[in-house]
Amino acid sequence: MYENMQEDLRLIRAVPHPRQIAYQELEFLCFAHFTVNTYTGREWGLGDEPESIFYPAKMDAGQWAAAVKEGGARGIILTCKHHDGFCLWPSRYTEHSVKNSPYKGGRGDIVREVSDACRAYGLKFGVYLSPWDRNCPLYGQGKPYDDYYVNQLEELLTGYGEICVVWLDGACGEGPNGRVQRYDWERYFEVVRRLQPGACIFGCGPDIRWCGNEAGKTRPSEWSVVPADMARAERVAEKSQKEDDKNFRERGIDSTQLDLGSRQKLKKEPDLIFYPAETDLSIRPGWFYHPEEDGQVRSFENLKDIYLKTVGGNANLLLNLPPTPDGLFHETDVRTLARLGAFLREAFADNLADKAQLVSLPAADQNGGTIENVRRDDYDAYFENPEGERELTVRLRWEEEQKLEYLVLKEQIRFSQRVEAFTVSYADADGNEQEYEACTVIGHKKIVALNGLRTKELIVRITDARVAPILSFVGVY
Ligand code: FUL
Repeated sequence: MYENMQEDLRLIRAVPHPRQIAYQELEFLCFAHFTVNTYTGREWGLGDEPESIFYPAKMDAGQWAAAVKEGGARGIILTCKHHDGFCLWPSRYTEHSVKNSPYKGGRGDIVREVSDACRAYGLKFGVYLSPWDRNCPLYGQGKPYDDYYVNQLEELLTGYGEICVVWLDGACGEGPNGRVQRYDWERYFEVVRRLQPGACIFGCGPDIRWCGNEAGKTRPSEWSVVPADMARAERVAEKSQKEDDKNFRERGIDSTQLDLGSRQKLKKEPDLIFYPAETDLSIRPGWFYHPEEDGQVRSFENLKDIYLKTVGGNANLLLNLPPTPDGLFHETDVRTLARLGAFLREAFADNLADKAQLVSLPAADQNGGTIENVRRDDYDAYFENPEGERELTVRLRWEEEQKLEYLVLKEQIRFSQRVEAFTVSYADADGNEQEYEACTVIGHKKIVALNGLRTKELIVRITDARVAPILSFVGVY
């Protein structure tokens, strides 16, 4: 298992940038898909929709932000421009925007309203700016379109305060002249880095990886260290959705994509990067609002399950709530999200580790600290196994029997992702140790459902790691 120390060290050399850590710490964000499609019933607008159809008469970004906050998410990503090219802000570079709509007599700015509401509610704000533009006559002409796209990026990145993520969609179809554009990704990235150095670039970019489906399907082991090629692959338009592919959103992860980062998989890969996953999905079948889907809103149970598998499985969760033509989130969506928020607040309110005795083997860490360090949920306090030691056992003991629902583990990912296998065991009524579950990766966060397990002792045993594991947090609820 440990025959190749050089190889193991190579794997952990891929570490995150602080902006990636900050984004992973957000864990759960909401998407808002809003444009002319909201009024035409389409999922991909054609680009020739008249601006006059955009009229959110009851627009209230505060209602969106309140719902997102209540739902336990930490920010909103807005489709500032979707494939139809209609801009939700009064861009100086096109007439195809909210400024030529009847909304607020052409003086409205949805990006302003949503970013302001986010700030008022203590939420982060992110922008989606589709490179594919079916309205812009420059699309498909190369540099003139890239100039146009970059100008719009600059408006968004300089006019609306701090941006946590620029969400780059790989979709690339024909423009109004039947031509296809080859995006100058490197140039776009440079603009984002220069104007918003703290923002992550999602998808067709270097920071956050698309999980590979829109159905909420997760990998049993979601690795953050993956072949560097993965960041390039997503920029290839063929990988993205096709307009006539009606089943795209239902599709899961094909078997060739199941393992992206095991030791076995990475062995033959020359370049590795730290590229954590995000799972994006809609609370409804469509990304945009369609009244006929009012009865098909995902259930609270479904969202809870997806939350536990994504946030609790080393991936960010990005859940779309499409505003209605009035400019409000639909009450069913709000109610469902609120249930998720209530569940999250209650389920993780009372950390039973606080009143447990903690014992570890090895007892002392590499830096002379003890396992007490994992009580604090931050990256400044952690337990680092002595160099060369890949196994770590942590015991949580209580005076009285406890009823346990969730175990939460976090690695100190500043030093990469190291844990490859661990088990969770408990002491039964006779004091004998019983294995409860065998798991693989931890990464930013792993949530193990304990389903009301009753015990006086819980044992977490890391059985394999790339090099000495570093635990940052252990919580039990
Ligand atoms: C895709 C787009 O084509 C969909 O309309 C949606 O915006 C989704 C999040 O990304 O590539």
